[in-house]
Amino acid sequence: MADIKVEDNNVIKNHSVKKRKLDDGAEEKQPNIHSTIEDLSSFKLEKILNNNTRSKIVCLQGTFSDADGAGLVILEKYAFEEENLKSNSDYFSTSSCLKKVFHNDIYGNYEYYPVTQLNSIKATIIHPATEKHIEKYSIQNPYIVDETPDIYESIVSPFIIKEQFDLQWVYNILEHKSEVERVVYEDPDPVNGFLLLPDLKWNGTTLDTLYLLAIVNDRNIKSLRDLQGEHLPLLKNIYNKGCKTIEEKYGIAKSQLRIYLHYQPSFYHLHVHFTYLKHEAPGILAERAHLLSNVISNIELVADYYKKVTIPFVVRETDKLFKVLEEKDILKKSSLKV
Ligand code: M7G
Repeated sequence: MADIKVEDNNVIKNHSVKKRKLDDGAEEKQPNIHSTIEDLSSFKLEKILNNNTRSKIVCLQGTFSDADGAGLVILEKYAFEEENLKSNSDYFSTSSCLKKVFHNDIYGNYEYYPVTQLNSIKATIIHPATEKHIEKYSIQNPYIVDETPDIYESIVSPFIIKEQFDLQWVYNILEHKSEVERVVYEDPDPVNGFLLLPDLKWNGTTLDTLYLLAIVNDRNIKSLRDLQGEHLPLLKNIYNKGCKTIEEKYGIAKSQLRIYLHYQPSFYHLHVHFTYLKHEAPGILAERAHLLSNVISNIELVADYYKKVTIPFVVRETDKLFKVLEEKDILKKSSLKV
C-alpha cells in the first residue's frame, strides 16, 4: 500500500492507493471511478492545484465519496467553434439570454448565456491519481536543465525507469482495448507502424483546436534521446502518413500543422504530437517541443545526433527529479561553455 500525501494548506491528508497482491504476485490496480460516475456530485474538492485564467483551465484535487484514492478533475472552457458561429444557429437564437451589465453611449457590456449545448466544459478526470499526477497538474516554478548525454545516462535515465507514469493507457490503445473508435489511422507494421488518434486534450471535433497523437507500435523507444538512424523510416512514415490522414479527414494541410515531440515527455513510449498551427496548444514552447522535421533532418545529418547532444528540458520544483538534480548540483551548472 502506497500513501499519497496531499498538502491542503496546513493539513496533510493521506490517501491510500491500494494495490492488492494477486496469487501470481502481480499487483491488481485499484478500481477507478469511470464505470460508475455520472455527475460530479460525489467529488469533494480539497485543493485547487492550478487555475490558469489565460487558458481557462482549472486543476482540482479531491476525492470521490464513493471511491478510494485521490482524484483529479481538470476543467477547461472550450474555444469557440467557427462552424457553429457561421451556421448562425444556437448562438443567436431566442433561447439564449443576454443580461446587461451596463452601457455607456455606444459601448455596452453584457453577460451572455448561450444554449446549454454551446456551454459545455471539457472535464478530464484522473482516478485514482498518483502523487506524480498531482505534481504534474500543480502550478510550480520551472527550471531549465542542460541535459548532457552523461547526465542522461547517469541520472535521468535511471530515474525515468524507476519513476515513470504507467503506460497502460498507451498499451490499451495499441492493443485495441480502449479508444478503438477514435483511431483515425493505423499502420500495423511492428517496426515502422503507428496509430493516430485524437489526443486526450482534444474533443475530436473542434478543428480550431485540432490535436492528434501518433503512438508507435515499437515499445522499446522511450523518447527523443533513443532516436537514431535506424528510426528514420518510422519517423518519416509518421510524418507522411500522419499528414496525409489529417489532410484527408480534417482538410488541414501539412503546412498548417505543428508536428513535434516533447522532451522530456510525460509518457516514455514514443509518440508524436500533431496540432493545428493556429492553435496555441499547451507544451509548444521552445524548451519542450522538438519539430519532427527538424528531428529527422538532424538524424539524417548525424545518425546518433540525439545520443550526443545536450538537450535542455524543464524540471519543476516539486518533481522528484528536481530534488535528485539539485542534490547532484546539476541545476547550478551549465553544460554549455559560453
Ligand atoms: P507527453 O509529451 O508525454 O506529455 O504527451 P504531456 O502530457 O505533458 O504533454 C502525452 C500526450 O498523451 C499528451 O498530449 C496527453 O494529452 C495525451 N494523453 C494522455 N493520456 C493519459 C491519454 C489517453 O488516455 N488517451 C489519449 N488519446 N491521449 C492521452
